[in-house]
Parts: sequence; structure tokens; C-alpha cells
Amino acid sequence: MKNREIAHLFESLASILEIQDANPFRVNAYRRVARALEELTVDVAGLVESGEITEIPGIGKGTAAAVSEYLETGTIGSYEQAKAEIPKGLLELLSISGLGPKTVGLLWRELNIRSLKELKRRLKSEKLLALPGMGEKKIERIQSGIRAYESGAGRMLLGTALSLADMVTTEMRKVPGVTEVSAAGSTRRWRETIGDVDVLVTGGTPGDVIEAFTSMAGVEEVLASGSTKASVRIEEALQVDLRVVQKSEWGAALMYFTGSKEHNVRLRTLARERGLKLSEYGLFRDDERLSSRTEKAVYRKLGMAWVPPELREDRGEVEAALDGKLPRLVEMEDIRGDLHMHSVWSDGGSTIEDVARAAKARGYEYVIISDHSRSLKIANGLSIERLEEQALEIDDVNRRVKGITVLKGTEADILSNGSVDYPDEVLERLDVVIASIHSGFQQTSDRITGRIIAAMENPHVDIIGHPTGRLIGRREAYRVDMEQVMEAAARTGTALEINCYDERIDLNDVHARRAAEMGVKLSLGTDSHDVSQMWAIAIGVHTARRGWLTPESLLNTLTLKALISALSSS
Ligand code: DGT
Ligand code: CA
Ligand code: CA
Ligand code: ZN
Repeated sequence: MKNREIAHLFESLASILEIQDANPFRVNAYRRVARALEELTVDVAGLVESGEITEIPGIGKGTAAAVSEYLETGTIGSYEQAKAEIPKGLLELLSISGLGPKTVGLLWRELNIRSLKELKRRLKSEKLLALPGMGEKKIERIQSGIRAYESGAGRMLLGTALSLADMVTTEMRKVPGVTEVSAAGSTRRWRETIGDVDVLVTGGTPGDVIEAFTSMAGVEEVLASGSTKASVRIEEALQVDLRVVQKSEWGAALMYFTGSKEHNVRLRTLARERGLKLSEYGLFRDDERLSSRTEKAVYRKLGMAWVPPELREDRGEVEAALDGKLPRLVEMEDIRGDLHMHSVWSDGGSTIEDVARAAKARGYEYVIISDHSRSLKIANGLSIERLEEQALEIDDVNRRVKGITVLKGTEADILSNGSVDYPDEVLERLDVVIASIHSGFQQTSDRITGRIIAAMENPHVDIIGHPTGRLIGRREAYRVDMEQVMEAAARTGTALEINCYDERIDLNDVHARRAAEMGVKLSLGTDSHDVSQMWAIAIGVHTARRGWLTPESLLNTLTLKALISALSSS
């Protein structure tokens, strides 16, 4: 379905017009089109074919023609034309949180700011401060937006990399003779953001593999192409590197290209200390190859246990593997349920029954419904009355759908004074209470930390949702003092979430590891707003593995009975 791409393009078109200070009615008309396309549940191509597209409110003949132009040519002439009328750098500025099209237009027209570089240079100038709508606070927000943007710049979200790797590995497996295909690099290590996706292939004729790779659907540019390696660009900025290696060297090559570089450097030094040499071709003593076929064999000949890719960051894994003291990391199979889910009752797209059936299909024992609370009006948060009605529906689904238990939960807002968005007698009736911050992101460290700790002091609160609030590449974490939060979590027996949504991933690997060391329990929640997003539990599991977590540190590995008892005792 191209619905989202086309919606995105209309959204950009609206922004470009707004930058140009065009008639607000035109701008809003395009925004409405974007939203209508975004919310469609059927393929827009079908609606164009049947002519039904013009029946959608807000979509007229002109828009219908533009949509079919996109479906035929991959772009829309009027969009390309509008884009050519403004400096290229302005669109990049729109990616910065705190900067909307109105401000970008103002900066361009009044101060001739045309790029991020120019904006950074003049952000502190008096002229900029004097613009209408500007002020110290707003400038601070833009500054923090720039920092968030730059920290993620040029790197893709893990979810994007995983689907890209999946697509490429699936294609490469179809090449005749190919026997092994694997993602390598940061994707195989499940790092939270990915620079480029690396893929390793063996078997088959290298020429055939390279040919299949560079001519894959979706490739926009071949950046390099040699006899055993190639790089391509997919969409605007997604790079994939591919290498074809000898079957006999598979293990050594996979180790080398999985990295991290820091881990590799440690291993090479270790080899050298033993009079050996480690390279992407194998482990050698002089000219004799000791091992290279599998990773396990190479690690064994180095005198150590095989190191799971998620740990290969030189954070103590080399020592642990030498001593035979690597932890038994949590695995997908250990997970008995998802502990953060939204439904149509708030801002989700799936019914409670959909959620129950999807959870059952995943082999779970339980799943939670944790919709937004009453103060979060933009997300259709539940009033106390609606929360009670929802409980009846959950009871009903639990009666009808066997083999899975739907838990009654909430993702309640932590209000600005640290109180939780429902009274105690309401919270008491729920199985699981997640408390999250959705407002006041700009507060000082003392205030925001104090709010979270106050919420943890409430005996009904079981889990703190997305504890740092960051949105990778879009919004920095709130100024929360994690060490204090972890201490309070340990003291009050409150779990901290590893939010599995690829833009969040908070707690991250490092924080999760520290929390577990302090005796804090962690909770994996996909924060799914649709059952199609529930696969992201994998991101949580692998982030937990990067944090050295064993099954004992996670709530999700408990049986239903043990979970209920753990939640009611704290
Ligand atoms: P990324 O792409 O920035 O998310 O991170 P990686 O880890 O995927 O890095 P990338 O794509 O540059 O290289 C893939 C792997 O190849 C890397 O993890 C380790 C290996 N590698 C690359 N360059 C070097 C190097 O200079 N020395 C060593 N020892 N290994 C390297
Ligand atoms: Ca890479
Ligand atoms: Ca690479
Ligand atoms: Zn939330």
C-alpha cells in the first residue's frame, strides 16, 4: 500500500506552502487530504481504480488526479514544483522538534536562514530573538530539538533497519546456490540506531549474488559494486552493504562484520597475545588456519565461550566469556506476555478481542490493556465511567476467548504535581497500573524526577512507562535523574519499563543493566496501538539482552499467577 507515502507527500506539500506563507485554506486542504489518506484502512490504489476516491470527504477531482499521478510516476508534479521554489535546506529544518513551517518560513523570509548550519550560527542573535513569536523559551526548545536531531542524524531507527534487513536477506536466499544469509553489523547486535545495514552471504556465484542485490526492487542508487561486495541506497537515505564470503570462512567473516569494532579490537589483541592472528578470514598460527567455519569454533580456539552478538560492545563480555561467566540471557521463548497495549478505547486501532486473539496467536499467557487516562484528552483518554465499561468488555472477552488472559490496566498520566490521574479506589481495581509522563517535558530535573518518584510512592503504581520520554532523533529525554529514579524503584518495588517502540527504546540497554544490578525489575511493553505492532516485543527482548538481563529480571517471564502475586505484594 502506498497510502502512507502519498499522505507524507501531501503533508510535505502543505508544509512547503505554509513556509511560503500561502493561503491557509489551501494549506489546510492539503493537510486534510494527508490525514484522510493516512487513516484509510484500504489500499488507495483500489479506490482510484473504482473511482470511489472522490467520495472520501476532503478529496476532490484534483487530488484524485494527483494520487493517480503518484501511483503511475512515483511523484506529483505540483509537489516537485513547489519543492523547487524553496531552498533545499528548509525541509531539513522541519525535522527539528520545536520548528514548524510557520517559524521556518519566518526565519527564511526575515533573516534569510536557509539551512541548519545558518540557523545554528544565528540562533543566539538579537535579530532572531526579536522575531514575532520568538523568545528565550522557544529558542531553548529549538536548541534541544537540534541536539536531538543531530544525535540521530544519518542513522535509522532499529525497526526500519530490521525490516530492510529482512527484505534483503529474503531476496538473497532466493539466489541459486546460496546457503547462508545473515544480517551483520549493528543490526545483528540490535543497537538502538543503525548507520547502515550489513548483510553477509555465502554459497552461490558471487557475481549472481551481487547482480541480484544491486537490481533488487527498491534500490535507488548503486553506490559501489565489486566482485564480492556492493553497497546500495534504498529510498532517500537507507544504505545497505553486502558481502559475499567463502563458505569455509563464514564464521570468521560473520564475527568480523558483526563487530563491534571495539569488540573486534579486543579479540585481535587477545589472539596476538597468544601468538595467533585473527582476521576476517580466520584464526591463524603462522600460515596454519586453526578455525574459521563457525563463530563458535573461532571463539573456542581463542579460549572463550561464544558471545551473543548483543553483548559484543566491549562492556565486560570478553572477560566474562574467558571466565565462562556469561549470563543466561533472556530469550523470546521466555516471554509470557506483553505489558503495554492500547486499544480502540483510547487512541489504538484494535479491539480488545483483536488484542486477545493476537496475543494468543503469539503463544502468550496474558496481555494487558493499558489505555490512556482521563487527562490525556488528545489520545481519547478514558473517564472513570469508560474505564468501568471497559472492564466489563474485558471480562466478556476473557469468557469468550479461551487460552489467554487479558489483564485490566491503564497507562495513567503522572500529573504535574506527581499524583496519578485516577483516584486510589479506581487504581485499586486494576490488575496493572503503568504510570507515565506525557506533559511538562521541559521541567527542571528536580521537578520531573520528583514527579516520577512521587508516582512510585503510590502503592498502586506497578510500572513506570517509557521512563525517559525520549523520541530518538526527535525529542531529547526529559531531564530526569535516572540514578535517583532507580533507587526509588528498588525501594518501592516499582518496575521500570523497556518500551519496545523503536523510536523510544527507554530504558535503554545501559540503563536497564544498571537498574537490574540495583535489584529493580524491568517490564517489556510494546506500547502497540495496533496488533500489527506487537512484533516489537523482539526489540525489547534484544535490548534487555544488550543490558545483560536474565529472565529473572523481567516481569514478562513470570507465569500469570506469579505476576499477579508480584504485582499485588508491591
Ligand atoms: P553502524 O553501521 O554505524 O550502525 O555500525 P556497525 O557496527 O554496523 O559498523 P559498520 O557498518 O561501519 O561496520 C560493520 C562491522 O565491520 C563493524 O561492526 C565491525 C567491522 N569493522 C568495520 N570497520 C572496522 C575496522 O576498522 N576495524 C575493525 N576491527 N572492524 C571493523
Ligand atoms: Ca553497519
Ligand atoms: Ca557497513
Ligand atoms: Zn505513553
